[in-house]
Amino acid sequence: MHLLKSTAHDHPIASEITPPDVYQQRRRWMQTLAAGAAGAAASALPWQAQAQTPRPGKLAALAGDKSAVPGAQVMDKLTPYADITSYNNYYEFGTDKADPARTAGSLKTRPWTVAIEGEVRKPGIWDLDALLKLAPMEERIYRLRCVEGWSMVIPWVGYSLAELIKRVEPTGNAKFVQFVTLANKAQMPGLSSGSLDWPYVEGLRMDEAMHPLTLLAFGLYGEVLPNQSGAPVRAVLPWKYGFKSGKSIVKIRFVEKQPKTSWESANAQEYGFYSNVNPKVDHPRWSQATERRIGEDGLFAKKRPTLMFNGYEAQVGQLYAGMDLKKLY
Ligand SMILES: Nc1nc2c(c(=O)[nH]1)N[C@H]1C(S)=C(S)[C@@H](COP(=O)(O)O)O[C@H]1N2
Ligand SMILES: [Mo]
Repeated sequence: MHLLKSTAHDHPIASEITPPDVYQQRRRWMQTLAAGAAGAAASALPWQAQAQTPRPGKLAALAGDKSAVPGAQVMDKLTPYADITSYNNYYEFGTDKADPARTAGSLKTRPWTVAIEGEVRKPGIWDLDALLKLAPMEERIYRLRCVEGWSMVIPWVGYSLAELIKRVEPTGNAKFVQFVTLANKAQMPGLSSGSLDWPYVEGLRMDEAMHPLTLLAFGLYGEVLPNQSGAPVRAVLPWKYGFKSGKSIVKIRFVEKQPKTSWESANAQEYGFYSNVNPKVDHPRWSQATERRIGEDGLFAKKRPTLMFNGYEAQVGQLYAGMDLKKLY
């Protein structure tokens, strides 16, 4: 795992001494061998063999129209549903990419509430059903770029987080938002490992949170989010590395000071508060100049160049005008 917290006493793990793509490729071959011919059909990648959980299905509220928000309809080929839902980072359910699809069945997504706290005139507890009705659902096709060097193209269903923020009326002291996600030992096997400090927390500056591209997602491919994708409600920040997009949110806090995030707490040298996708600022342990598109990553597939702000520079570049993006990584 590239992202795992490492201390001076740790032995180097395979992913740290091998370039990420070589490591992934080798790992996949080993999985293919382990799965045997039956588990690995010619077109299916090994982890797909395990993704047999039933799809959660439609919800009337999720019949969303295509979003008209500028930048919300990326024209790249969609990543297949099977890949999106079987190659996941959701450490509460284990650190292996295949773990969440296998173990997230234990997540209870109803009843579900999201608490709104802090610097707002209307704090309170929102039931999921109220959130589902808060604003019209839209389909948005976003690129998702993980800091590890892979990407996907995902048709989300949801609405701008700004819709919720406007309704809770932030005060003038609200400069940042913090997302707190579920931490439930009985439901989440990964919590007993020390891979991160729980709950998983993330944060945004207020103008980032209010940007129309910032999505509160409830579904993908027109269906309810499967648990491994962050059910029942998650954030999606398409111009930031994937870890900024917290899954299974239970609380949104409006605060005056820049909040702590789990990845900064784990390793501040490697994971900054902003974490905007930037091909010119490398991760200390690997380049960020290119990426592997999941679903088209056969042995001979070419890597793609990573785009500034993941291709959303026209929409979000202004938010960072005048900032030194090498320092505020
Ligand atoms: N609560 C929680 N949210 C999380 C994570 C996590 O481990 N826990 N992983 C993050 C990372 S590193 C990525 S790349 C994306 C992955 O989203 P996906 O599995 O839907 O592609 O979720 C992010 N949100
Ligand atoms: Mo990630």
